[in-house]
Amino acid sequence: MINTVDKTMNKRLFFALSLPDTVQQNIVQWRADNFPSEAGRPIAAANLHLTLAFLGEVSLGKAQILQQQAGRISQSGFNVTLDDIGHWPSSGVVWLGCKNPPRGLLQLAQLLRSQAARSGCHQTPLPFHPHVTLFRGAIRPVTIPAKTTNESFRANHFSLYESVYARGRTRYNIVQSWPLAGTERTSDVI
Ligand code: 3AM
Repeated sequence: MINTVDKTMNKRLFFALSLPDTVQQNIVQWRADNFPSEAGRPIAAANLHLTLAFLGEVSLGKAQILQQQAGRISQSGFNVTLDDIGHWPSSGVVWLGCKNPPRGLLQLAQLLRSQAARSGCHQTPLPFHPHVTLFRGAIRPVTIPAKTTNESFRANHFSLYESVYARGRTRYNIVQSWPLAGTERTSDVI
């Protein structure tokens, strides 16, 4: 009985970069123009994100500790350009990524992953490959467009997301966000 209660209080969490609405819309439009409908299950625009660290099913107490640690991260923002594209048939994922991921992105993911591991959240031993998942269930060969969207955005915050599955759909809700410092103080310019 106690186990059942504990389990229902656990949340499926991950840290990620959100994408600006315009970038989400542009990607979805480009995807519709460049992939056949049978490529796989398209991820909804609002769910497009770039995962930094997957935490799994996490208790409230552990989530609070991870949130406190995330709040102590002091790092500058960075620009992300989605200029790479690929298909991982074994996991059925078609993705957008970065040919040269910014150092800040790799550092932030590394920090969040090591904090998660220290809190007992299993981390995959696979190297971190920053990507935005476009399709899931893409287990058959997919013709990859020659050109990506080349969408760019400024990552000026990162977020803790909860993955919620209801009525046959997965929704990613932001639990909390933390700012990444600006490289210049725009209020000082002029
Ligand atoms: O959309 P992407 O692929 O970047 O793949 C899952 C998704 O990231 C990933 O966490 C994000 C939110 O669901 N994910 C799910 N299970 C995972 C696992 N066991 C996982 N990442 C690593 N290990």
